[in-house]
Amino acid sequence: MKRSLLGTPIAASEITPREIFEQRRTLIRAAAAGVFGAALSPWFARSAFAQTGAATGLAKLAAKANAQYLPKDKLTRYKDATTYNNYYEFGTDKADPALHAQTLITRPWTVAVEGHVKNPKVYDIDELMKLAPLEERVYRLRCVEGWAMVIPWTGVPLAQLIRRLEPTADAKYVEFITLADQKQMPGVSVPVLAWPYVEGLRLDEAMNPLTLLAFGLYGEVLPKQNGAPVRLVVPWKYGFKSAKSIVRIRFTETEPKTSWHVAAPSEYGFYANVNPAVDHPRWSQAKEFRIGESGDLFSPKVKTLPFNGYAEQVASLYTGMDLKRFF
Ligand SMILES: Nc1nc2c(c(=O)[nH]1)N[C@H]1C(S)=C(S)[C@@H](COP(=O)(O)O)O[C@H]1N2
Ligand SMILES: [Mo]
Repeated sequence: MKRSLLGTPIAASEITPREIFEQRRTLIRAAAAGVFGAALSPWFARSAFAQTGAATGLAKLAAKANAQYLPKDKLTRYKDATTYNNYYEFGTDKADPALHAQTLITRPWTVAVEGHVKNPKVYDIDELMKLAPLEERVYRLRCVEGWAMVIPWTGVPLAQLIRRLEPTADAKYVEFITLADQKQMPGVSVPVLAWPYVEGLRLDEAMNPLTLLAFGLYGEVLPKQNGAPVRLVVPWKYGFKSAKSIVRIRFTETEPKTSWHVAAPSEYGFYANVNPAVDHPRWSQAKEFRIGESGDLFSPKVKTLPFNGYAEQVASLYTGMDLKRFF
């Protein structure tokens, strides 16, 4: 049970976007009256607290909002973004990750950087988080299944990290390997995918300013079901490219063998760029539904845009490529 700002308990199911809007207004008024002692930053207005009116118990992760990536669409409710998830290491049902991921141990946590790179190193997560200033960016992310969400992420552009690591001339791709620990992750005993979950990007895709290494959402550290303590967010590609709970980043010469491509090569390509013109073999990709909003997978309401709406920033990465072939 959640509590409204005035302390009256309200059921989560009763919270409507309108109430959240009004809750936010109340918070803004409270701030204007000096209740919080300082003016509200845009970051505060988008925080988990502003969304739920209650503490989540997760650590705050303050960051400067990047003005280039402010919200253009209505934000997905925190509650929806953290209870409707894909994280197969914790089960294949959308509700499974929130229910079962709480056993994930996120400290201590290391990320090994290896392969064709001048400065290979095993980073402690807290060290990795300090390599570049954290920013908040609102991104749309669309799952290949047809649902999408709009989230304020906190992270660092992956390019800033890669520049420090200095990949060598042989590095053409970046492979992301995520945790696969049977003791903590019940889904790893189920052979739905070849574990560990592996994803990859071409080096120039990884270096594109949009590619984010995320440590948080809604102003707090990532909830475990969303890929704590560190995940990728690649907003112009289908959600499965955005690997959760990364433990190794490897620079390679050849295209990484990514989990979904290995599992079903005719359905999931290496590129996985959001493309309404190329259907999945079993369903259309023309439209999407935003989770928590009216409609559902069978009556999607929103038109899907090429590159998920980020064509201006990324289309040039694919000049001359047949995107029906390289799907
Ligand atoms: N390790 C890992 N990362 C993963 C997945 C997964 O099953 N395991 N699922 C992917 C898919 S299919 C999607 S759509 C997004 C979902 O992210 P979200 O639950 O935070 O919305 O995570 C991606 N990253
Ligand atoms: Mo997905």
